[in-house]
Amino acid sequence: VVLSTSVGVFSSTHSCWWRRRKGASFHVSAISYKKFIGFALNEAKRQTHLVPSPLQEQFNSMISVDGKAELQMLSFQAPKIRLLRSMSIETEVMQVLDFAVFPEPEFDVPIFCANCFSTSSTNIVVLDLNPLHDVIGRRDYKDRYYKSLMPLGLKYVELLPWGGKLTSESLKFFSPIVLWTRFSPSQDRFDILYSAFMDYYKAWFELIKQAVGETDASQIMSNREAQHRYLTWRAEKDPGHRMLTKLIGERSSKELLRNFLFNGINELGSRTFLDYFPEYCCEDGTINEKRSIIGKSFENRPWDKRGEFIGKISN
Ligand code: BLA
Repeated sequence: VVLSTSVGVFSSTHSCWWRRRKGASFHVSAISYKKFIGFALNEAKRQTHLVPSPLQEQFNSMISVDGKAELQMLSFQAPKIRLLRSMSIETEVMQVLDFAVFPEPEFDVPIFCANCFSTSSTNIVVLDLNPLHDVIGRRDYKDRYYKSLMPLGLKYVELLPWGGKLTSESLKFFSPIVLWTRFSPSQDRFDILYSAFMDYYKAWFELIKQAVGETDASQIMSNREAQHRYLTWRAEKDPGHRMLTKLIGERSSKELLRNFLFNGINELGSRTFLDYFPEYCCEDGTINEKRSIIGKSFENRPWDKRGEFIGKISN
């Protein structure tokens, strides 16, 4: 029941408005992430048996403090899939999509990650199959999941150029096929992004379909811890925090981050942010509020065409 009512949000009509930029009309409503979500849910239903997550009851829809933004949350689970969830935000001046799929800990399959932030002047995008384990140090893991995906990655790397310097710490959560890009609004780029989203999503489903569940307890533990570390990082340092806090206030934003967007923090492990990332510890024992300790780096894409890491990683 929840599934059908939730999917109903895609058919709701959205107001259109025109915005003038540099003398040209730009149809802002052309940028809506609804069709990304619609595709993703239909594809998931085609691939697996999707059922609503228990989270759906608590996280459904929210209106921002100023009444101008609506946040829509959808969440599901399926065999092999711990959580498939989406958050989209639409206001008159911005559109946001945060879409992720987390495998069950029996699988070391990457995490599907699509984060898009759009205004009338810019689009900021991260689209990736975020590796669960270290792809810079562990060649076996990298080859297993990314070797065959390099051609797909390269196709889009050329169409969606590298977005420039970013929080250095983030890089360890990215794969050799990550699409990190910024572009000013254009229908062409937006179409390419949609096509990349569909291709990466289908590629992810191919990986999970082929994956055989781990039975070794220590391997499962290691997957669980890797996912917990990832969730812990993002719940604390994701670049969307400030905007979320502005929209719905600090308490609701924390709640949304810890219990919905990066759900699993309380279940998959008990280590804290500072256990995983001790370099963020202040003298008084609190977490440094800076997003980055190392600073920003990687002006250019730090992987070559074969997916070899060619950047410098500092610790
Ligand atoms: C910017 N979002 C960014 C940047 C990255 C990401 C790399 C550039 C700034 C930086 O280097 O930190 C995305 N970073 C990621 C992702 C991972 C990561 C996906 O480490 C995964 C491991 N973005 C959102 C949501 C909002 C949002 C939900 O996902 C708003 C509600 C906004 N992202 C947003 C904004 C910026 C941004 C406003 C530009 C501001 C800034 O650079 O801090």
